[in-house]
Amino acid sequence: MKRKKILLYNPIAVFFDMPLALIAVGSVLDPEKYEVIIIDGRIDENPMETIKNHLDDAICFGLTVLTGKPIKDAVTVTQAVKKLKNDLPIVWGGWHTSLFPKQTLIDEISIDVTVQGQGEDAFKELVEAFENKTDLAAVKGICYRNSQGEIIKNPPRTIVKMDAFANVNYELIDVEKYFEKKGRRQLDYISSTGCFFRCSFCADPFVYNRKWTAVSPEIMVNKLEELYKKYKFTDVNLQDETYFTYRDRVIEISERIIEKGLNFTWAATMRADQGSRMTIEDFKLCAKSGLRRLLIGVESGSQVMMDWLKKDIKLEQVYMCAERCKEIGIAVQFPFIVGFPEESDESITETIKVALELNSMHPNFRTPIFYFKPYPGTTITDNVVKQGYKLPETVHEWSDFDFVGSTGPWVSREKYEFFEKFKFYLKFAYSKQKAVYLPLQLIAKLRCKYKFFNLPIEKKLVDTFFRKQELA
Ligand code: B12
Ligand code: SF4
Repeated sequence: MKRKKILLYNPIAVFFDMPLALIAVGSVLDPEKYEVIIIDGRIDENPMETIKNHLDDAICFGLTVLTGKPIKDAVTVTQAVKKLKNDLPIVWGGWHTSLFPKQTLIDEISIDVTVQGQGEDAFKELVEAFENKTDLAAVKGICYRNSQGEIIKNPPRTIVKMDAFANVNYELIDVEKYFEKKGRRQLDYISSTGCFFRCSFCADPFVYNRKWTAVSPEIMVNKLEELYKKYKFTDVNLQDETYFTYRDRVIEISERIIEKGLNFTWAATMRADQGSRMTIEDFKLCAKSGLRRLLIGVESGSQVMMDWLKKDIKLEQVYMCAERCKEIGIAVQFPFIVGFPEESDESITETIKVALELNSMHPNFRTPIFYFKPYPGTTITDNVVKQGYKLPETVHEWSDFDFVGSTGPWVSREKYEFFEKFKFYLKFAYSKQKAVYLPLQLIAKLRCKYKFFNLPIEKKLVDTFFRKQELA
């Protein structure tokens, strides 16, 4: 029997993280019945040509969509596919459609279905419904346009334990191409979905309702072993929102990695409160199993601001984690955000102080500083909207909502320029530099200490000759 094709598309975006969402939804389909084809706008030189080559036998076209720039490419490709094959159902899933189930369909007639939250089961049921031409009314966790053109939102799905979906099939992508683009043999992997916490600048509590589920340690490490033997990667980038949710789980995973002798490094996200409850021995075990870098969100150097953000961590916990990582030599990224609505100058001063202190603790500590942006689905954004701030109103307007450059009404031009210089000198002052740069590094340290960034000649030179795209 000839298999039906399921086409999945990852829009153009920054960086080359593997398209885990498409791998996840593609892996739950019966391979005897369906041939899943993942096309990545970041990898394929002529994605439209590839799509065209498969359209004849396709029974649906799915895209994963993040808020912002990726929407632009997603819309272009969606409209082009609809033009070529009008009766092919087009499904959008991911964070943007989890936040805007109806708006996305109202604004763009070429999209037929949007998926909300965890997508594996919803997609499986959708594909079966498309194949059997049955009604979508019974498929939970979706929003769709029915034959009369009405937009219907079905009830949400409850989150399913991730073990059910753990057998992800990386053969759906050309893993080697991602290694090549990344410049290293780094595998992306996700071991949990959702988060228990309530940070008011984050969309996770809205999308996953403060629920969390994870792959069991045994299943996860067996999978990593299988992938390690197959792809010989040297590093794993764990894309979990909060990998360290349960200390015992993390420890068991590390013990199993060591037992199996899997020789790769890994990086993950940790909340400072979670890290502060772990002992130095726990950290050492993680390091022994390959932990090379943590990402610990600090967001603000002011405890008052942290509490306002409902971060539920204490600054002392950040320093406890920093001390442990310093002792063992684990690299850490401590991201901050400045320019929250109503943020006081004292709060910003505290952020500068804490960022400086953390940077000076270890050459492998970094403190990327982002500017507040009212990302949808967060409590702060809801509040600024109530106070009159106008968000984009259509899916097309959301595609112009970019994370770089623009600082909104919350960060003055003066503050923005200050922080751009501060970030540059901070990085230069405290990261490892070649001997010839040591005099400049000393100057950068002094500049940071005295917050003196006039005549930033060094920055101008680097911006002109070496600028790379960064997320901060
Ligand atoms: C990897 C990643 C990226 C990669 C994207 C790689 C890619 N594929 O293009 C890069 C580095 C480019 C990136 C960038 C950014 N990201 Co990002 N990123 C992530 C991260 C860490 C993992 C995503 C992932 O692969 N998850 C694993 C998969 C399996 O889960 P999933 O994507 O949620 O998919 C499930 C469902 O959503 C659904 N689904 C998803 N797609 C589809 C498609 C179909 C057809 C169906 C049926 C279902 C479906 O089913 C999947 C399985 O259950 C998430 C956090 C997280 N843990 O999810 C943040 C996250 C998605 N990013 C976020 C943000 C804010 C950003 C940035 C703005 C960061 C910044 N500060 O600058 C930028 C800008 C993005 C842009 N506008 O260009 C936010 C969400 C923003 C939003 N509203 O879209 C998240 C949730 C982090 C957070 N908690 O705030 N990011
Ligand atoms: S910022 Fe991190 S810890 Fe806070 S709610 Fe979002 S995912 Fe959870």
